[in-house]
Amino acid sequence: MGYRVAVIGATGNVGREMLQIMVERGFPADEVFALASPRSVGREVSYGDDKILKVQNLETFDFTGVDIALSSPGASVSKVHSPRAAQAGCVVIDNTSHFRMEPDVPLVVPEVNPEALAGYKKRGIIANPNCSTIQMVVALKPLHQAFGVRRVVVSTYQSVSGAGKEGMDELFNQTRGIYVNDPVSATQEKFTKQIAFNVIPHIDTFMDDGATKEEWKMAVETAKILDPDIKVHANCCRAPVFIGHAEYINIETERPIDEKAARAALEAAPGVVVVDRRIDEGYVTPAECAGEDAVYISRLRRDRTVENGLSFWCVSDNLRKGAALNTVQIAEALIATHLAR
Ligand code: 11C
Repeated sequence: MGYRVAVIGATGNVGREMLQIMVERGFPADEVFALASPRSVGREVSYGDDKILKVQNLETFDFTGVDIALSSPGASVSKVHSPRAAQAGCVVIDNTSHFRMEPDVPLVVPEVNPEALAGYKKRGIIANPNCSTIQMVVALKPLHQAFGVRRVVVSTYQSVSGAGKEGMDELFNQTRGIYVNDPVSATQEKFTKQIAFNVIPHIDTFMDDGATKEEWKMAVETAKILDPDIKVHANCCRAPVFIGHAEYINIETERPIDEKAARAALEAAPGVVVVDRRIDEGYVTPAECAGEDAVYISRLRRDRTVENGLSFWCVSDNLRKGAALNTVQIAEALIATHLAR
């Protein structure tokens, strides 16, 4: 017997990817409910090539008898409806920022800290990390095991799909508007500055110490998932790319590190693909990782400005491994370890 699964936020960028990935991976669902806000009720979303799901109202949906919810609405919606679903006995895998740092909610990347899954019993909620954190910790885990990562400096180049469909529309419309000299379609609403032909060093709100919340998330989430002793300094930028976050990651380790040993550790790690040749096409860019599942590592280099240092380039599809795929993988791991039938 399969599982009854609800997808919350089913009409959004991530919700649609969740449905697609469930089909691709043969997720053991007997019944799938597509849920969204009242304004989307009645819309239709595809589930595989031959199934259409009618969107139901999240606000009035009764979660009794639903086994698992994959949830990606806004954080304020999750705050209300994830505990409501959990109280009805449904395990919620929540892709918003709302529950991530709560001590009794596990924050999980299956390749990195699967042991944390067991903590779902406390609240019935498992949090999915921020997209820019997920791809980084997948890459850091094998390096931490082999060399002991002490400090990380990361600079991100994050795609507009991280800001939802409106972010993608704004990049498209601005690019077109600037090309055809149409100031109306070139308007700027979602981002704080023009995103077409530009780079914006500002994602999410500013905090008291001058970091943005996105930068803070990368630091505190890495500590929670991987090791509280790892210090992370993040610089997050929005780039005019539709899908795929890129990160230049610089690490300092306790033990001596070199490119060869780092490459071997990364090549053996689950979820990682190393493409690193010093030729024109010997690295992966965001445009090439869109639609793919792996975290791609390129440009491995010793950083000789410190005793034990390494830098590398890391790209991944932020809607897949950074969001929907990781959520589905959590559900698969949960079924295998705790909800098997
Ligand atoms: C971005 N990383 O690229 C953000 C999107 O905490 O789940 C994900 C926000 C979050 O804008």
